[in-house]
Amino acid sequence: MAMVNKSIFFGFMGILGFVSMVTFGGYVYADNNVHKLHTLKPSNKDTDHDGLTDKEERKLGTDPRSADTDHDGLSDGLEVKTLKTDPKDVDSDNDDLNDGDEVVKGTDPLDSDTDDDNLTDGKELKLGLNPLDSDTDDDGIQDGDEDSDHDGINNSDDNNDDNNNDDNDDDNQQ
Ligand SMILES: [Ca+2]
Ligand SMILES: [Ca+2]
Ligand SMILES: [Ca+2]
Ligand SMILES: [Ca+2]
Repeated sequence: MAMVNKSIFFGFMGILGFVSMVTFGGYVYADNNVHKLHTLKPSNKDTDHDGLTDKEERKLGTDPRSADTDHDGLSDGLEVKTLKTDPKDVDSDNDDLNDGDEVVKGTDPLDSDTDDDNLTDGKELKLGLNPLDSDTDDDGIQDGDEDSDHDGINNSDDNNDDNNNDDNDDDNQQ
């Protein structure tokens, strides 16, 4: 009877030891995970390295896994923090010239008519005019008041801005 009790006793201690080891192991494992999470600081994580944290990007609606959400050649961080352009709109001022091209050409990505001559930056480039010079040919007439395609309609009012002469006989009738 005593032997049976001893066996039961040691058997019980063995089970208790095993359970303790699993519990202890589980505790250490959980603690390591907590430490890892603190080290990674998820709120400061910038997965796509564009200068905006994943949290900021979620708030702005930009893609935290794409450094240039609108594919205009400018990173989300540069658009939001420096240029103040829209990181979700390739052409923030709607002048038919995308934000990245404006930065390269030196025009203002937030002003559709950088040189204030009544012609948008995009239209000036289409007509072969300088969007940074209100009077490209220095003849005293502003680019917007010129009639580049000689159709009798000045550039700022001419919606057919293909720079072609639609009035072949110059009688002001197309
Ligand atoms: Ca980012
Ligand atoms: Ca962009
Ligand atoms: Ca633009
Ligand atoms: Ca202009």
